[in-house]
Amino acid sequence: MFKTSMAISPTPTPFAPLLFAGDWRRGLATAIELEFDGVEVSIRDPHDQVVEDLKGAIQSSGLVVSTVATGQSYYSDGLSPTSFDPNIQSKLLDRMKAIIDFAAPWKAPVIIGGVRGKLEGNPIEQKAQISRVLESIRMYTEYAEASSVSLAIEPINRYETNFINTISEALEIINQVGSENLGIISDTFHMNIEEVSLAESLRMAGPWLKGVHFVDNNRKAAGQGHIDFHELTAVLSEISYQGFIIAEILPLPDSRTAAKQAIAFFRSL
Ligand code: LER
Ligand code: MN
Repeated sequence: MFKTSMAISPTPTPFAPLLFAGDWRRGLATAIELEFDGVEVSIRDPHDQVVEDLKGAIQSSGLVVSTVATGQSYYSDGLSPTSFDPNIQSKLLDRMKAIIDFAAPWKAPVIIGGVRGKLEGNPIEQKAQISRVLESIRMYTEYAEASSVSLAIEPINRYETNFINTISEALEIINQVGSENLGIISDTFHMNIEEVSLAESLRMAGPWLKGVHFVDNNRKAAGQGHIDFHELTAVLSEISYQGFIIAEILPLPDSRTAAKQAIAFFRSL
């Protein structure tokens, strides 16, 4: 049995696959009621009071934070480490440090997913953007080391970004960064679009795997589409995966029903 988690956001967000976005009290209450082991928290600005309130509530809830997501800084505020603007870089570094502090009590991996942005311009400009991202990731991992927090790159499908779509591309970046506390979060929705074989690429992620977004091909709860999660849990066992399976799913038909579908399916695996 794997530890279970569901992804919530304390603030409303245009980024869709989150449950109870903007209503963390109901999100947390539902995770407790349905006996998830943890929650993934998607944070926009870690300096918001609501983030502090949520942290306190999780600490007294018996749940843990499985993972922390950071994409809202890009989706809502346009902050990305590809930027040539030093003000953007330093604003994002400040946020990432505060997000790592948020994750620290649980040593929860902090995800570098949507936040990494997109590559733009000609090949020379894109190369410079990649260098800036590598440098930024090095700074995040260096800061995170002190509290034993890991960073984790999430490959995302081509319709959302042109930068790191597959697990092998993420492994290449990990190799270039060269930090011990940098791994991968895989997301079965994206893998279904990009990977030749979901099972093989999970195997490839092996020791670098820090978390798994277990979500079906239609971005609904696992079990509501056609991905073979039994095959994938067999691979997770084979690679001795110790992390969470995380429902990062659309709130369809509503957040509570989707959370119930996810936990029921997780338990059936
Ligand atoms: C984030 O976890 C994710 O899966 C992406 O769709 C973000 O764009
Ligand atoms: Mn994801």
